[in-house]
Amino acid sequence: MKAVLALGSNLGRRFQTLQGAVDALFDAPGLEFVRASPVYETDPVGGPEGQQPYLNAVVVAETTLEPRTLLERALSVENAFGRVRTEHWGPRTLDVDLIVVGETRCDDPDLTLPHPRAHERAFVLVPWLEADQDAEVPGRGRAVDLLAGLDRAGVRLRPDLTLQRPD
Ligand code: PH2
Ligand code: MG
Ligand code: MG
Repeated sequence: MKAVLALGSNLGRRFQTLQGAVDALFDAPGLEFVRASPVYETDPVGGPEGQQPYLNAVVVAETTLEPRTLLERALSVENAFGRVRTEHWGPRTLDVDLIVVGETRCDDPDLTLPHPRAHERAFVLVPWLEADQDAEVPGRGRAVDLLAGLDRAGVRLRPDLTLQRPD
């Protein structure tokens, strides 16, 4: 199955954290790296005032794992990079969100697939579209169409930062 993961960081060494997360996510069987998007600097959406901007990127992968197993891996990588959960939507060293996992539809409290807000977030759709021009949120539509209705002013390419394939 295809799996799409969104990465975000707005605390600490943001780019090093994103690259470290890519390396860690693919450091175990069942998840194969396909492509990473460019890196974008993005204005924080929601959460407390005065937060630092985020770096966001999207990774496209192939997986044989159950969505829940993938979620556990994502959470353990967040924890490995010092994620502390205090404030809802507060600043974080690392956020790893599952956007889509194949055709999986899931509405559990801790796992919603497709991601319940991906279709309205330019900081997810812009990088995803760069990584996959056919990107589509099942049930919502094509990323290119979804983006047409969104303000993407807060999403700026960082041409100086490029994620490498996992080592
Ligand atoms: N993640 C959030 C809330 N707001 N804003 C930006 N720009 N980028 C994010 O990754 C982000 C956010 C919750 O996960
Ligand atoms: Mg998130
Ligand atoms: Mg998250």
